[in-house]
Amino acid sequence: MNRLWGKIRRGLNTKFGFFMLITGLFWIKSYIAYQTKFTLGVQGGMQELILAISPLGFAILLFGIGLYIRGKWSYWYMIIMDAILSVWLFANILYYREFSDFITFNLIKGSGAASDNLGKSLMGILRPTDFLVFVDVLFVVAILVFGFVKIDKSKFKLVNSFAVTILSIGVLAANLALAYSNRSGLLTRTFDNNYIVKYLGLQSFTLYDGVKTVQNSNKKKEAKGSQLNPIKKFIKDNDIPANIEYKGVAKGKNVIIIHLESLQQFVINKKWKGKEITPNINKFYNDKNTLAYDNFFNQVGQGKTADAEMMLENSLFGLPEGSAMVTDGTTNTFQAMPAIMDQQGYSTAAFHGDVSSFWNRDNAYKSFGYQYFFSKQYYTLKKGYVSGYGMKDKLFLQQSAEYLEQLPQPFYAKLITVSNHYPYGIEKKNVSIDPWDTGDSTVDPYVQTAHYLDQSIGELLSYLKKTGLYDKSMIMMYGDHYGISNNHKPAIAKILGLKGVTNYDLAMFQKVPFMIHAPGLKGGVNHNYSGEIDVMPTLLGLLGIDTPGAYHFGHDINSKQFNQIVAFRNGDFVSEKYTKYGGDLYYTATGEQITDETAAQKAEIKKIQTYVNTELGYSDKIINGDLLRFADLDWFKKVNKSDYSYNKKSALKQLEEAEKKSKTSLIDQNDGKSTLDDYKTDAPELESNQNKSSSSSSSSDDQSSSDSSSSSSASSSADK
Ligand code: GP9
Ligand code: MN
Repeated sequence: MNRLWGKIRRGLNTKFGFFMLITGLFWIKSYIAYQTKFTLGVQGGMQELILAISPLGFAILLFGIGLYIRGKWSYWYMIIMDAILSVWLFANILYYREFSDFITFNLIKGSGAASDNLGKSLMGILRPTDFLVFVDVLFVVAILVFGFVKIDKSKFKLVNSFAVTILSIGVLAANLALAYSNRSGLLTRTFDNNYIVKYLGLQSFTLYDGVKTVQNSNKKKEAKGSQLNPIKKFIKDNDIPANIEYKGVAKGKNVIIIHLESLQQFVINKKWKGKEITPNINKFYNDKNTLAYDNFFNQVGQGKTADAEMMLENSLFGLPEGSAMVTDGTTNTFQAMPAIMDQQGYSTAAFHGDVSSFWNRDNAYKSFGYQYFFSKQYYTLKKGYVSGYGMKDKLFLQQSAEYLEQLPQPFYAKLITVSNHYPYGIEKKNVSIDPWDTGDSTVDPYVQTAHYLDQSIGELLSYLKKTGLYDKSMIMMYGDHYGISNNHKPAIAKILGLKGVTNYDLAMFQKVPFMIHAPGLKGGVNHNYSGEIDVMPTLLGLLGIDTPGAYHFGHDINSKQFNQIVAFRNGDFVSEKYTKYGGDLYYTATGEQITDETAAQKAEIKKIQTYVNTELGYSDKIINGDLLRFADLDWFKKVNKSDYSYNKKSALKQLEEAEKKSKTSLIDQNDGKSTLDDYKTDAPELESNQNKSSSSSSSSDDQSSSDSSSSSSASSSADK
């Protein structure tokens, strides 16, 4: 025993030994902090392994630099590095506790989004155990100061230092490879900062964030206001008049947006084994006061939901890579729908049963001007309430009513569902329709989660009717993007009853539902070829809100002169006459392929392509260059991000005050009584959980920020 102890001490008296000690302690400490101070949503053995490895690469790299340094300076360097990394970890722990997110350079630069009085509330959120992150630093200082370990002044061979550096790069590369095998597109698709920390550790995240921030701010530095001129001209040249039949028919009404996760148009009015897949949505779709669009396409890129939101709230496209809400949502200036509605006297709120950091909503929504963002931490979570990316729809919508009834009217409210999300996991107790029988296990349960989503919408609509909100609101529903990706052609063919699937079929498979209901609205089905970029101008038309000079790339679909050109994010398109998809050309009406274009066709197609490329390119210019900061519109007041706080306590207080002041909430109209009893749900979780109560945000067992690929093979990650 004594001999072993002696050996260890002798080892620690060498520079390499000290390096091993400081690296090892930092590694262990970081791992413990990841496990106990953050809710990263680690699932399964592989993710556990990756998390365990993640602090190591950078620790070896950064402390290993000390081995190149001579004498006592080497020790100084390692200790200072340890202290810096620990302070950074400490700061992130505190920030995370308040915001469930990590510190980014954009926040440090003072974009305002971080100014939720963190400084003032710091004392309130500190926990004694937070200081444990400094224990190892104090320990290594102490053993040096008290002479337990002697400083080794001998030179450490350069080749050995180099070997350590190479080792660190090897560990980092292995970490990255493992991360990518479990979650493809980790760094390009930019889902959630939590993901990057979970897979690559805090240091890698900071480095990644730093590189992105520099790249991004360089692009913005070069941008000039004059770049808006050609864009202004393009938008003006393509401007179309509103349809007076529809203009302003929903003026002053509440706006309720229901985001139907991954719902595709082809399930509408369709049966499976004699049962309607979406009976409630069908009823809404076929209502005489519902205006539906059956040639409406999703236009998202990698940012999926986030791209859909970007288009809907801004009439700007997502970026060709990643999610614009993540890369630019914190810092850019927007003239978004919530801010416009706010300036029209509306209250504005987004509701989502996932963690607020996903797709950077916690920051982007402030830039869009949302007064409230009711995310997962606002909801009561009990065991079994969460599945996949957030709360199960029935429970989410039911609990959302609690906030909806408090909002001063008129309000603009967006409810984002999530249960119908890849990989379409649903427990038996929530299933009430058979799975499809294509034999593709990814595709088959889709019909079941879609059916569940529909039931949850049915429950919400009943509540809205019962409380009278239905008649005071313009209710819009839309599917954000495909649920069944193009990787499942045989299954798609079987579901659609086709022999095989062409690129034309795949293009048409990108249709998603879009429908608007308002009392007095002349219903029917509009067949215009249109897409998500057109939603905002269409809604503004119905609300009778003019936005002259606004930088919108979409158009009011109800206009008689609507241009019917739908751009996909990769430059493919659907137009009234031609469809281009995956490099093939078709007649849109018939699906017949065009192989030999005539000169006249070539010219027509070129014109459409030029339009598509121009709108995508200009939209990217606006986002990449943050050009809207130069756009002064006399009817729009710039959003001040620091006006908003999504801190639960302060937001609820603010809501209470707003309600008191306006006296227009549903509760007020119900003589001060809550309407929650009017909300009926058959969610089975409510019965089985009645006695087992726990509270909301801190429940880590239900961490929804989990990624789907963890429960499926890596090859299917393209679905996500
Ligand atoms: C996550 C949810 C899913 O919060 O909106 O996003 P998606 O994977 O569909 O882009
Ligand atoms: Mn989605």
